[in-house]
Amino acid sequence: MSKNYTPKDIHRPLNDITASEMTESEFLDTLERDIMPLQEFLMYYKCAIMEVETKFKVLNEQFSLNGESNPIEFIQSRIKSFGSLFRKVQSKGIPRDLGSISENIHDIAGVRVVCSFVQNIYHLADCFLAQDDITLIERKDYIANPKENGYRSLHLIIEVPIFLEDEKKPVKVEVQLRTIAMDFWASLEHKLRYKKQLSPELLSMLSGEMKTCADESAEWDRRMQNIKNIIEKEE
Ligand code: 0O2
Repeated sequence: MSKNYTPKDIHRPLNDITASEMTESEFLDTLERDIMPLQEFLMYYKCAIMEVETKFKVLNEQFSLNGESNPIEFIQSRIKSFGSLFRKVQSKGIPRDLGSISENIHDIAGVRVVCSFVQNIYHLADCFLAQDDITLIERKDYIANPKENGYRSLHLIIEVPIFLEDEKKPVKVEVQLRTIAMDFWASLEHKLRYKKQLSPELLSMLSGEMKTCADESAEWDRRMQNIKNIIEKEE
């Protein structure tokens, strides 16, 4: 059963009294009060990830039958780490209760769909968004409009219903669609972002190098797509 979370739920310290002073029933009450709402909160996102993954796997199967041999190379999903969630809550000044967090942070559940070719990304995204239980909240096309650092991917913030025992609950998921080259680049850049001990000079040099790599790999993506299109036309 769903609950309305209040700031009180997340602010109350888990160990008002130390574990050694607790009776078993007090301990179980504490777990129920502090941990169950968080588990329930995370469960919604896990279920939404399963729904979205299945939708992409189904599309991949169908495209494979239609001669588009496995447009999806792989799918990776994650629930946002508590560290990353904390940084976002801090930077956006969001109240620290589960209700506000789920309202304002849209990438708690993330599904990353990695394809070989850019055209597959747009085709998959169109088919996915055309499904009548998917609601598009926001679309950010960092392939057409790359970030200044060179980051490329298509981001879709969507809402998908999950069906629980006694309710249907819409849950937000961030879907990132990208090519293998974009994924390779983004994972190295992610490492670079969190290397705090680099000198400003080295950081600036590596960031410039990453931007060059991003532009060159985008050019490769374009050329590979072009080759594929020519081959398909000749078939
Ligand atoms: P992690 O570790 O994946 O959780 P907004 O929510 O719109 O106010 P936000 O969150 O920057 O702003 O949205 P955006 O741009 O859609 O980015 C969300 C996620 O996309 C990031 O999550 C990354 O996974 C990925 N991403 C976006 N920009 C970059 C980038 O420049 N480099 C890399 N490597 N990844 C990027 P988190 O929270 O950063 O990280």
